[in-house]
Amino acid sequence: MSEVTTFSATVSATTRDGVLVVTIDNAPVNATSANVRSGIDKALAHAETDPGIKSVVITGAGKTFIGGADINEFGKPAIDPPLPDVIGKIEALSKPVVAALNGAALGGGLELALSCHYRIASPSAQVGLPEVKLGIVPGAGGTQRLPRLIGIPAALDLIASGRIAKAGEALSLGIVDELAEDDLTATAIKAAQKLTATPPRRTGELPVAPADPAEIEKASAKILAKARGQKAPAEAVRLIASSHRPLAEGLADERTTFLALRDSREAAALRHIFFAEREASKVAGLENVETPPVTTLGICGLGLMGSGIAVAALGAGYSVIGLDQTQEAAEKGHERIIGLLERNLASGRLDQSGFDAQKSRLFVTASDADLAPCDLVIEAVFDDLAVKIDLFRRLDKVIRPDAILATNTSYLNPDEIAAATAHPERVLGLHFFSPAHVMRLLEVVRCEKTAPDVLATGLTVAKKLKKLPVVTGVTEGFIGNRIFSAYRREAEYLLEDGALPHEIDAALEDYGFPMGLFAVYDMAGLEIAWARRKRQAATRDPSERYVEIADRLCEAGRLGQKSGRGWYAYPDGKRTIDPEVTAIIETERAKKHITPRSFSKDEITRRMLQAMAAEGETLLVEGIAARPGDIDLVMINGYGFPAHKGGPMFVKN
Ligand code: T1G
Repeated sequence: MSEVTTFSATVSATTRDGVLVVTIDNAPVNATSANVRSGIDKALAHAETDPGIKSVVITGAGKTFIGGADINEFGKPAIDPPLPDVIGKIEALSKPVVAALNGAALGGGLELALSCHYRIASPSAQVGLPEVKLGIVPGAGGTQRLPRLIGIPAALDLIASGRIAKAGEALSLGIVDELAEDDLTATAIKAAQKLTATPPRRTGELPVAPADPAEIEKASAKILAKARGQKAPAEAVRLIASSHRPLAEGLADERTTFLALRDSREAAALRHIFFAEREASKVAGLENVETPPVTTLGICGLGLMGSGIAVAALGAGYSVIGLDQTQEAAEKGHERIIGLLERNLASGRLDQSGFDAQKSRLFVTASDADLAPCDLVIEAVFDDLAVKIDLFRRLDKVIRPDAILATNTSYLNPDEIAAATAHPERVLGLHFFSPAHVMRLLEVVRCEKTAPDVLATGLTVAKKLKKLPVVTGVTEGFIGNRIFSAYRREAEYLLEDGALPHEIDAALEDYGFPMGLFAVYDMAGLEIAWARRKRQAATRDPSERYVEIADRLCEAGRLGQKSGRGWYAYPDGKRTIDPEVTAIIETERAKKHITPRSFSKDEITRRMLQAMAAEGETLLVEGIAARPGDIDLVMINGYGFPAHKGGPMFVKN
C-alpha cells in the first residue's frame, strides 16, 4: 500500500494494487463541502493521469459515507467546483470508479455514488435522497440517474417521499450492486480491479426503463395530494417523470429547479427546522453532565397514554414495569400494550422475533414494590394533583434514591408535585403527546429543583425513545398548550368580531394545517377546556376580554364530535356547519353590542399567526422556552403547524 496522498484537508488517498482508494474525512457527516469537492476533483485528475492507477474506490471515514451537500453553504456565495461538475467527472472517468458505502449515502452523497460505475454497501449503509424534506429537489443528478438505475416508479417513491432505504432494499432495488459482509474496502478494491476488464458502466448512459403511464399518473397524484401545497415534491415528480430526456437536458432542468427552490422561503423554513431539531437538545450547562444508565422504565397508569409510552419504551429496547391500581387494571393495560405491538407486527413494522423480545421485556403489576428496580418512572395517571402527589409519595418509599420520577401532566404544576416528594431534585416532567407511541414531540419539563443530571437523563431517554425533546420551563400548559390557548383565544375573539368557525378553519387549512382549530377542538372534546375555564373563573382578570361562546356550547351539551354536536353538527358523523352554533355566536355578539364584520382568509391567518408569535415571544421573555426554534418545533410536531412554513416564530421574522 502506498503512502497517503493528501488532495485537500478532507480528502486523501492511498494506492493499493493499482487502485486509488480515496477517503473523504469531513466530520461530522462527510458533507460535500467545498474542500471535499476540490479534493475529489484533484484525486480524479491524479487517477486519470497516473498510469499506475487502473481504477478508483471512493469511501468515507467514520460511520457516514456522505451525509449530503453541506447545508451550511446554502445561501452563501458558491465555491467551485460545483458538485454536479465533480459528479460528472466521476462518471466520465476513463477508469472504473467504485463507491464503497460505509454508512449513510444521502442527498449529494447518493448522487455521487450513482455517478460511480459500481456500488458496494456495508450492511449498515443507508441510501436516500431526502432533499424534499429541505424544500428542494436533488441538485446533482439524482432525479435523472436514479430512474436510470431503478426505474421511474421506484425513483418517484424514494425521491418524492425523501425516505431512507436500508442496504438490503438498496440492493434489491438495484441502487447498490453488492453488499460486503466484511472488509468493505478490500471487497471494493477487488471489484475495482475486476472492472478494469470491461468498459465502465456509466449510469447516465443507461436508458430509463419504460413505465406504465397510468402507474406514474397514480403515483404522482398520491405524492401531490400529500405535498399539501409544497413545491419541491411536485417539481421532483416533474423531473423524474421526464427523465427519459437526454441526460444533459434533464440535468440542466434539474439544476435550475434546484437553485430556484434552494433560495425559496419554503426551503429556508425547512432548513431552519432541520437545524432547530439538532439545537433543541443542546441545553446550556449540560454539556459535560454524566448521565446514569437507564435500562428499566416504570410506567404508572396503563391507559391510552401510559400504554403508548410503554410501546415506545419497549421499541427503544427498555424493560418496562407497568403499574396500575388493581391487578385487573394492570392486566387490561398489558392487553392494550400487546395489542399495539400486534398491530406493529401485522403492519411489518415489527418482525416476530422483535415482537417476542419486546413482549418478554414487559411486566405489569398492581404492587408499588415491583417498581423497585426502575431507573426512571413515568406517571401517566389521571390528571389530578392529589392523585399524582399520592403516587409520587408512595414511590419515594419504593424506588432507589438515584432513580428519577417523571410526571406526564399536561396542565398541573410539576413543581407542586415535586415539592410533595422527598427528593424534588429527581423530579422532572416528560409531557408526551397522544398517541405517545406515534407522536415524536416530547416536552421535557425542567422543574424549579430538577437536578442537571436528571434533566440530561430525561433528554437522553427522550432521544432513545426516538422522540424530539424540547425543554420547557414550568408554566400552565408549558410551551405547546400555552400557545394553543393563545391562538384558541384569538379564534374566539374573531368569532365575536364576525367570523364563523368554518371560515377560521378554512383559513387555517388553506395555510397548511391538516385540520382547522374548531374541527380539532370538536375531535378532542370541549369539556377539558371548559373545566379549566370554570376552574380559572374566580381568578380571571376582569379586564381581560373573555369570550363566552364556548361556555354556551358546553352548557347546551355540545361537547364535540363524541356528543354528536360541538362547534359543528355531525349528522351521520359528517362535520357540517350548524345554524344553531351561528345563532349562539350572534346572540353572544349582541350581548356585547358588537357589530360583526367579515374577515378575509388572509386577515384571519395573520391574526392567528400573530397571536401565536406574541405568546411565543412572552415564553422567551419568561425563560420558559430557550429559543424561538424550540417553539417552532413544538407547534409543528405537536399542533399541526405546517413544517414548510417554519413555525410561528420563523414566520414572524
Ligand atoms: N450539511 C451540513 N451539516 C449537516 C448535514 C448536512 N447535509 N447533515 C448533518 N449535519 C450536521 C448536523 O447539523 C449536526 O451538526 C451534525 O451534522 C450531526 O447531525 C446536492 C443539495 C447524515 C443521517 O438531508 O440526515 O445533498 O448539531 O445529529 O444523527 O442534491 O445528519 O453536531 O453541530 O443528524 O448521526 C441532503 C441530512 C442535503 C441529510 C446523520 N442530505 N443529515 O445523522 O447526526 S441537501 C440530508 C442527516 C443535498 C444535493 C442536495 C443526518 C445523518 P451539530 P445529526 P446523525
